[in-house]
Amino acid sequence: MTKHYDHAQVQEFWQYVWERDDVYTLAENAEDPTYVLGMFPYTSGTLHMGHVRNYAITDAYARYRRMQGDDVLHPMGWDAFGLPAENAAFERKTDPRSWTEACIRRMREELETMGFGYDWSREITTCEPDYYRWNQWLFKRLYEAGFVEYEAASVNWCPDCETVLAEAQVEEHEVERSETSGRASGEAASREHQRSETSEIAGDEGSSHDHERVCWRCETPVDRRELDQWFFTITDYAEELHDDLEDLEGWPDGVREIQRNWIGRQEGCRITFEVDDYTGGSVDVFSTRPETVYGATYLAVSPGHDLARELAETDDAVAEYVDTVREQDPSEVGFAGVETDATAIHPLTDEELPVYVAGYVLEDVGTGAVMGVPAHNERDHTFAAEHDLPIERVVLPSTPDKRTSLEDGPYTDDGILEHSGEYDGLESEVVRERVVAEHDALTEDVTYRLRDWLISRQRYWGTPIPVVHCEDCGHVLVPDEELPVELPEFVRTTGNPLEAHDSFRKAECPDCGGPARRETDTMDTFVDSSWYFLRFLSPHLEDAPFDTDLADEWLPVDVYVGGEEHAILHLLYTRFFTKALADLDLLDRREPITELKSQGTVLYDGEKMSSSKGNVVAPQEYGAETTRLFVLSAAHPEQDFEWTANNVRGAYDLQQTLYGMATAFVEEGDTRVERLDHDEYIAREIDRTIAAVTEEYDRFRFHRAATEIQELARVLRRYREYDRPHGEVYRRGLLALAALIAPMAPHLGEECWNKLRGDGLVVEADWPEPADDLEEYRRERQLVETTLADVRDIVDTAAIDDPERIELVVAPAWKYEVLRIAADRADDERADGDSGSLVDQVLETDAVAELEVDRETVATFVADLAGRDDRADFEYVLAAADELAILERSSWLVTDEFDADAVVRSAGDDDELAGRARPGKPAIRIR
Ligand code: ANZ
Ligand code: ZN
Repeated sequence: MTKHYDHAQVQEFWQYVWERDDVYTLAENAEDPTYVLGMFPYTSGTLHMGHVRNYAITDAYARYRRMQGDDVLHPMGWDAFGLPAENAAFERKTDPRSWTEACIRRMREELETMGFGYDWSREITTCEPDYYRWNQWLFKRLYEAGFVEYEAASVNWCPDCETVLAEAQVEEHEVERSETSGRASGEAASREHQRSETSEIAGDEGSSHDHERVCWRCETPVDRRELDQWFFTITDYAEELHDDLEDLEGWPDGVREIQRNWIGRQEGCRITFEVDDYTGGSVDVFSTRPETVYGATYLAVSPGHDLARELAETDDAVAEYVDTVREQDPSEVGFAGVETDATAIHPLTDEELPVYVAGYVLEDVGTGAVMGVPAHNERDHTFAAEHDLPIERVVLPSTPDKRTSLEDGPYTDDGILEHSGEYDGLESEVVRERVVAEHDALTEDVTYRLRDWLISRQRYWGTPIPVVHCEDCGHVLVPDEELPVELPEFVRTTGNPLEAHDSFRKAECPDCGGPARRETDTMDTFVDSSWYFLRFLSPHLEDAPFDTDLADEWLPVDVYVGGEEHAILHLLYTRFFTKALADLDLLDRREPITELKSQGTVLYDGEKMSSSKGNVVAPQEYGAETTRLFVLSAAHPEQDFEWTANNVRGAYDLQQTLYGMATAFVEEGDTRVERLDHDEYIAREIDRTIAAVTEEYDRFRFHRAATEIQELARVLRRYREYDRPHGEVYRRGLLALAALIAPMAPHLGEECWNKLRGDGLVVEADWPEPADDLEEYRRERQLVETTLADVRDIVDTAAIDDPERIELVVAPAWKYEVLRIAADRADDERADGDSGSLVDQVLETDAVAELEVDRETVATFVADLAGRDDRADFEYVLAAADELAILERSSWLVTDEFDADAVVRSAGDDDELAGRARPGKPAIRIR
């Protein structure tokens, strides 16, 4: 029989047993299960190391909680819609459904090979009609509640993917520019704001870089298109999404910060400018710097502003400009603009200001209009320079050295006001508040950078939007009874295959029965993943997307683990959905996730391991167990780590060690019944390890749990080599190892558990409990370690080749008493108690008096104490009897290490060693 652990065979066997015994299915009557969830995978075809790390983390935690006695909900499903399937289908001459189904089969098999413990009875697949019908149903509920808008919008269009993209799906890339410099566009400038806190772009003012906006998926530069689009009005929740971040204490700060920046809350004010001959009467601008209002020299509105539209009707130049901007990519807009015939009235000075339509003013930021303050704002300064507008300084730098000419650029900091009427000579901060309070034309206001969520996609492989367009009735929602609107068969065509399906496109209006056109846009796949965690609660429910009672009981998700790249898209949408569903009375929670863990990246040669870089290690290459154990023991889940064969070896060796120990125990037996001192030491080590590992699992520090386990294995091995081990003590240690490693390496745990005749399956076993109160353990261990170190020191310095007998002598009882008194005094006064009075106090103590120690001895000891700087530790000194017991049970370590007899005893009355021994520091004599 071999002691080698044959992982393939072992894995298969236990996977079979787990399935046979149905160990991962959530109990029928579970009241409030611990919900552990990993972000479900996109069905790309194969499992990569990022997935494995993600799911190894949730699996370990889920298993740990299960052993702790929790009902655990740990489900798995498939994020199965999306463009790549369509592209793959195109390339491989198949259809997205067949392709996706094949991917799912393969990936599920891979997950099973890894031995992850999912409740597969809850598997969900978003491209199945029984899932996506609920997307449609929810779309309708959101629509009815006013959270859906259909409007013409100038949107991001990826020419390669042939679809629109949400704002969050457009990435900004830096491109070198040869001749132009500092030609920042309005859009780039506004995004600069969004990111300024992460300082990706901030600070490269005037460099020869420009920003290109590209598709997040294929990196093709995006265009602008004007299209009728569907939006979820996530901006309705901007304030709540922002404010609630504060309370998400279980979320990483980094993720919260990214969301905060993305939502982009800005405090400022609204300022009203009367505009002559405008049917709207006046234009509101949003400003964060109301104190600069006296420096406003023009008013500018975005090309989409009502005023611009109105002027365009009569003014050809305006009309032409508005049209050009509409077709331009935001990065091309720059600081062009047209002056209009309109005139605005400055609300405080009554001065007449020119009105411009300018592309750098963004339609959906603030009010879509600005007051131009060229002296103190970068963009306004550039615009004014280009259009020869006056630059009026109203803030003077408070220190003269900052005073530069306005030709050189705006002064954007705070300072002292000038040319500002009654506010002259006051500081910016003061005026900022006062001017708003003192003038009706200015009112406090908060705006958010967040935009509505554009959810329509001109692609096939997604949830059809349940709408028909009727010539007479406009857009009409498909009645609930007719859901799902099923995807017709795929046809190979350029553009959207749904457009090519006459039978799909032609519909009857549900309201009037007249001819209608079915909506051919499908939903962004992020809609699918915004609520899938709810579907897992009741995956087969047929009359609702989820069971609201269960949701009330089981939510929020206790622990959610996934990649950090989802900080804004998925994780923000999920929060939005939860809040909207709460307002639809479908949920009683307003946040979906309690603990969020962003897992770090697996690196290979310093680079992210990814198929596009060609540096992948296939998860199965080293066997499930080694891979799982390695990804968990390599680093804290939130840290990146480097994949190296050498480190993988460590994980492999640990398995062999544990397996070898269990096997040898069973096969060789040879244990002892009589219980000795050093068995107590081992028993205590086992308890300590259980306590430590438990704490590490609780804190998600699997790597430290692995180290503790390894350490116990080492001690147990030494114990066994030292002497025949005590049968029960040793077996308890080995069983503990099997149980403690089981969440991370379940096959190995099961195999060892089984060899040791543990009760039932380890996956269903109770988590081991430490037997003792471990409060004092740390002090205890420290005593053992420092004593061993002292012995080593003496052996070394005295160059004792072959010690025969090592004597450890515990200090006399009165010294412990002195320490206790000294500690009390240090506590009471914290003042410099002179040693004389300490001696008196000690001698007056009854306990000491009884011992009949002479005054001089005490005085010497006390004087010695006074010179030490670790007096604060005195109160932690163990009792004399405890110290004796600890040294007795650990003396085998001395014997083992130095191959000498170890003798532990208390100091006798006329013991020459008694003088040297101190509490916590036994005297040592070596012969
Ligand atoms: C007047 C002003 C004076 C402003 C000043 C700034 C400095 P930041 O500053 O980037 O955080 N703004 C408002 N709505 C806008 C829109 N739709 N498109 C483009 N710009 C817009 O953003 C706040 C400032 O952005 C606002 O404060 C406004 O310019 C501009 F010395 O108002 B400010
Ligand atoms: Zn109709």
